[in-house]
Amino acid sequence: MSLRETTLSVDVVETQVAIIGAGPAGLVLSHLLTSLGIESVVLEVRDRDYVEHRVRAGVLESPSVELLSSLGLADRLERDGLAHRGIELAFNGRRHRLDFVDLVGTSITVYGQQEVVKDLIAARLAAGDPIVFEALDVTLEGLAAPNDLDGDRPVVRYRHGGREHELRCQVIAGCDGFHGISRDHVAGLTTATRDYPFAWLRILAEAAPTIDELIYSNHERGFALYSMRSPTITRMYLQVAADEQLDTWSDDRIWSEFDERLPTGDDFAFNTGPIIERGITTMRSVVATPMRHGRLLLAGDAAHIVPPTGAKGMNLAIADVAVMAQVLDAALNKGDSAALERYTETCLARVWRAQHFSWWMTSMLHRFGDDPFQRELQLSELALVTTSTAAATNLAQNYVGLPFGTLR
Ligand code: FAS
Ligand code: PHB
Repeated sequence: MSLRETTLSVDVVETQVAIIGAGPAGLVLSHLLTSLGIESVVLEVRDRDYVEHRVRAGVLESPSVELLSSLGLADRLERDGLAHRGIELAFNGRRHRLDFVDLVGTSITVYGQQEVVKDLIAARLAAGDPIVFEALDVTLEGLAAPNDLDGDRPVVRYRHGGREHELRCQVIAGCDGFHGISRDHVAGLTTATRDYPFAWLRILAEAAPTIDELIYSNHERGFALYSMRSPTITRMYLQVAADEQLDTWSDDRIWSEFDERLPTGDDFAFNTGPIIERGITTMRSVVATPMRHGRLLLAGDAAHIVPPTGAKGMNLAIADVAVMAQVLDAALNKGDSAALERYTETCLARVWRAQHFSWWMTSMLHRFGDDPFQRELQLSELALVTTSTAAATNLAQNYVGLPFGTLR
């Protein structure tokens, strides 16, 4: 990052890639670009403490772990992450285990998204590479025509430390999540969506997990998920109404509902403890297309969101930037700017696969009103997935994560 000039009111800085957002997408991209010798600046609207303590995802696919490890960013992940061989599906009060290692030869890792974010921020700052926290009122300019690859250089403006700043770059990476500003700059954008008639009530509790695998429970009272973050912290989710009010749920009501929905009749008991975080998570599927406008490329939740039932959100963000890094290597290091044109199609293949899997898991495991036909279909699907090796292998393959897209 080289300071070009300072006028009375504006600091002008030059870089190759301006990355908007310090979530998993923006931070993983920043490290991939550094490994390719490409300069970048990360602009994040929130402060460091906020992004490092925002509780979100909990499951890392194996391709995500391999990528972080290949960048030398997985030391704490490999030490503190919980390697899980498989998951359990529960229905009709019984537990059924799917062993991913037996089925597809690899596993998943449970490691909080905020821990991944902490590791990536620490490594970036330790390397002396810039992250501007509290970068306010970010605006994007000079994006030219949608397919203008060689147009003027984009400019990002923002306020920081009471001063105006101008970041001149060759490419902007829109990694600012679903509520960010980048997506609004994509001309001719279309969105394909699916809304679900329910939400998730989520809790984080100081209670030691009693088993070392996740339980996804289909129950006539609604879905429940038993997950964790560490040997002392449990993460759990309950299906609730889409407009559910959190304050109608006392701790006792929460714990007794988990007792109803989780297979406690089948040799499983869970610990309770102080609830340290709670909230309501909306359930939506959204895919915005295209994921590029000239020299602006979108990645992660800025372009698509999935219901968390398939544990795909963070992993898709990492998969997108794995493709974006290939595109930018071709465009900025090898003079092949046409590579930018292949970004959307390369990402979308994996995005729709993950969308389908997340919709399918959600459809199989949640209660959709009082429709006995739907319920019997679900139970038949669950019986198939837990008895047929072919069906179990399909679930396992999608859950552990398909290889990242490669630029053709
Ligand atoms: P993020 O939203 O993480 O990051 C975007 C960043 O951009 C944020 O730091 C934001 O502050 C910043 N930003 C926004 N606007 C800006 C602006 N104008 N200027 C500068 N910066 C700006 N996924 C899973 O894979 N597994 C799970 O178990 C799972 N559980 C989830 C549970 C919950 C409660 C939620 C909400 C999501 C969950 N997800 C899960 C999905 C989640 O992990 C997202 O997919 C993931 O955070 C996406 O990462 P990013 O695309 O980097 O976006
Ligand atoms: C979580 O641990 O937060 C989690 C795990 C699996 C999911 C969703 C969330 O499918």
